[in-house]
Amino acid sequence: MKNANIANILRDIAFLLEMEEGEDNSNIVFKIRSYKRASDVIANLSSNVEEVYATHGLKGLMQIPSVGKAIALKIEEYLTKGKIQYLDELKSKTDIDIDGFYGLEGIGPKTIKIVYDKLGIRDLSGLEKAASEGKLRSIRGFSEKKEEIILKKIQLFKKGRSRYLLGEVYPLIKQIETRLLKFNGVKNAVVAGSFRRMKETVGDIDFVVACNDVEKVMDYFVSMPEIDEVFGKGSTKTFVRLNNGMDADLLVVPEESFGSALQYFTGSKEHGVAMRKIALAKGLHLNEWGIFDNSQHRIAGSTEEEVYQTLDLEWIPPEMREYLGEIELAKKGAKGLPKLIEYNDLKGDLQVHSNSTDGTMSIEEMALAANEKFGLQYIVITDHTKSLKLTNGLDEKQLLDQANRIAELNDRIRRVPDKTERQRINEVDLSASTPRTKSSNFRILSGAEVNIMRDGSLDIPNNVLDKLGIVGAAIHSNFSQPIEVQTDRLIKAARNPSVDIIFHPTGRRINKREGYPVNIEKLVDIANDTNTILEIDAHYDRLDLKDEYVRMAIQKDVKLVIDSDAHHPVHFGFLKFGIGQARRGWAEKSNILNTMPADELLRCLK
Ligand code: DGT
Ligand code: CA
Ligand code: CA
Ligand code: ZN
Repeated sequence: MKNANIANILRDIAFLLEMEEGEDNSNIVFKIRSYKRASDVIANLSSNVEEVYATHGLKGLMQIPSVGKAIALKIEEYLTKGKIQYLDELKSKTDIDIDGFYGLEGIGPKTIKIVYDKLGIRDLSGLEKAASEGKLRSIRGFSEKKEEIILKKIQLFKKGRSRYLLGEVYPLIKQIETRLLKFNGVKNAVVAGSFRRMKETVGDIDFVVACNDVEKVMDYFVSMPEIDEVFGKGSTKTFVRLNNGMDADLLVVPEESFGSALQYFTGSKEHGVAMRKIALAKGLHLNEWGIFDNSQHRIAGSTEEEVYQTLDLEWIPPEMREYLGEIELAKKGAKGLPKLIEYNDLKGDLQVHSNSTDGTMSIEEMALAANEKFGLQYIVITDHTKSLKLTNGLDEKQLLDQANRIAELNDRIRRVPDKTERQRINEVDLSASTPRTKSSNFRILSGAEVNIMRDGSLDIPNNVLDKLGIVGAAIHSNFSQPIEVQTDRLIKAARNPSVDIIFHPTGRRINKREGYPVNIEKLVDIANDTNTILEIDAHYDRLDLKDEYVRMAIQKDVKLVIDSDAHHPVHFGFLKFGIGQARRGWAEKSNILNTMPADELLRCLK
């Protein structure tokens, strides 16, 4: 699967263009944006770009959303020649180690260019050194404060770099899993470890495969194009480094051990240790090969269900296996496990952006994809509001105009989409892993992601907000105030009768920034008192609320929703990460309001 490579190449081009062409030339700005968008789409695409090209050629590439002719030609060049001349030319103009800077939030190509021009800094460690030695402040536009921020960002970035965001690696890893599953002689193949537990970040990848011809699978595995380096190859395990920098383990076991091997390598370690103690107390022995009695007879191991059952436990969903009380609940005669929300339970998405602000597609296109590709029944368009100038936030009049347009669209949406609209979302499979039937009476609801100001007030008055379908409020600025101040801002928003939902309540961006400090217990209590919904933002770098806060909210009976925060149709695919996070927080279907049809949901609002 070359998608990740292609996405990186397009991202490289955007980065280099932005660095080289510092001018505010709108032509270049447009071009940079197109490359960024195409890179984002391809990174999150579930279909294989290489296959699209093999079957449909250049035309096929141009059907990929946000890929126009110029970019399609670059992709073709890469697929046929293994490199892109344009990129090589851009790269030859600089000797900055751009790879080392990727993912460093808030320090963009322009800053990197400036510190290179002024101080000759070429890589991340050079930047860190200069910042810690106080050398950046001599550059015009830099200050001691800015230097401090840069240093903090580098440190957070370095800390996070050894772990990957789940959503960042998900498409590639799923692709490898499917490939293993299809390989001749393979009876079963599952990605175990933290990936299967849907942890927000993953250290390494653990593939567990059932096959009787161990050697054959291992040879196949190490021959995959994504494998950069083979560290070791034993009789049952292979250790490799993937070309995205991640390490992966492959364990191959006979069919009768698949369940116990999967159970072992899914972890968590603490959960596994507790399981083995239970086995010992029953006079049994549990390891990756099975459950054995005193005379070394295997009495279970082919399925996980069998393993749990033999220990008198209910089967425990992987997302719950963190040794946080799940084993007690799963014991025979105990209360039983919660019945977690399922991956196909969502009916709508309450945070969706359009190209009226910083989204990249029209309301119609977002709706069409949500309906036809992701099987949703409704979406709420929640564009940013006026005080967020960077996103071209909407003012009162624009919000109301948009709401009127949405009302008209709902009448029109039952018509057949026109040819261009259809082309842009068709051909390429954008679907979530479970294909679902589309809804015949899809609805778009009007809304807003209204900005919470420094003092907790909103930038749009209530009489306007009340004309919208659903209103979410969120903090986007003034992060560095003390916890009491931040909590009060959120509480004031929650007390506002026009605010239905608090979006991404803690503002974190995993591995990028910590978010603002919030007294989450207090927020949960106020949400409960005021019938305000808290959001689980499913974007894989937010996952906000996170698992432990989800659990806290549920214990207090606060209602939650899971939203994609989509700025492009492919982003609806992020919903699964939000559901994973909700399951890690032990959420049931009834805890998540957007598992309900739109009418019912609207009746639950304050
Ligand atoms: P990661 O890779 O850091 O995101 O986290 P995991 O949970 O995937 O951990 P990893 O890859 O080190 O090991 C995969 C699973 O294998 C782990 O969740 C449980 C099991 N495991 C690994 N080492 C041990 C161990 O020393 N004892 C026990 N009981 N299980 C282990
Ligand atoms: Ca792992
Ligand atoms: Ca591992
Ligand atoms: Zn936002």
